[in-house]
Amino acid sequence: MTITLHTVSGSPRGWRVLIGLTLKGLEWDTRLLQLSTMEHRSDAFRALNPRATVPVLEADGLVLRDSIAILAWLDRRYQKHPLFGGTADEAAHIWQLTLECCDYLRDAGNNLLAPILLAGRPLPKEGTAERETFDAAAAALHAEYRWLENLLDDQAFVAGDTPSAADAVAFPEIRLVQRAVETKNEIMAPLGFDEPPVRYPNVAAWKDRVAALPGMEATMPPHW
Ligand SMILES: N[C@@H](CCC(=O)N[C@@H](CS)C(=O)NCC(=O)O)C(=O)O
Repeated sequence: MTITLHTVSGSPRGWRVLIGLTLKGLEWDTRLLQLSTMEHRSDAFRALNPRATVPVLEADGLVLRDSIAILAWLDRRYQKHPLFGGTADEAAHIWQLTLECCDYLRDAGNNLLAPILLAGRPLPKEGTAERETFDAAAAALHAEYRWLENLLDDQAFVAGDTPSAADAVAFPEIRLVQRAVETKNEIMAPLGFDEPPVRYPNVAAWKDRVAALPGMEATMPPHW
């Protein structure tokens, strides 16, 4: 079976699938869409996904248009290296954490980073309403970091001692925060996000552990 993944370099949701494919030890072709020309909004791509979002995965006529649906399908289609555990209880535990990362970690990251990385906004002056919005977004992201930090107190990966779908979802979100720290330090540091992340040693160690897994290097956005 030929698997083709349509994605954009650095897209966190596309990255989830790259990690899932890597954890499962599969081979695939990546078709990188150019964000600079808004290729994901082209008629050709909309024919594949009318919502014009990435990732999209094609496999012998099957077209899947959602990162979590893709991870679930990969796991049912290829039994080796399970992403969602082996038993019903393990699956429930991993699904719970995967969806918490999708809902809460993802939203918290996006709310803070979209204005900084996508809109290119500077840090607003203290005492302004706009700064209050930034501070509230930073506080929400810190809360998600604390949640992860506690989870990782006595286990190597988000859902236990082996990598799972929850790591595939959490890693791109946390790695994107690191990217913002590296490229927009003058904004991120006053909001309490710095590198090395002394505040969150478990999260930092986990991030390095996931990054060091076999094949992970090849999933990194080449322009980073
Ligand atoms: N639920 C979708 C969300 C996908 C999504 O938000 N993709 C972003 C990139 S990370 C996208 O394509 N954005 C382009 C746009 O909205 O124009 C999934 O998880 O696959």
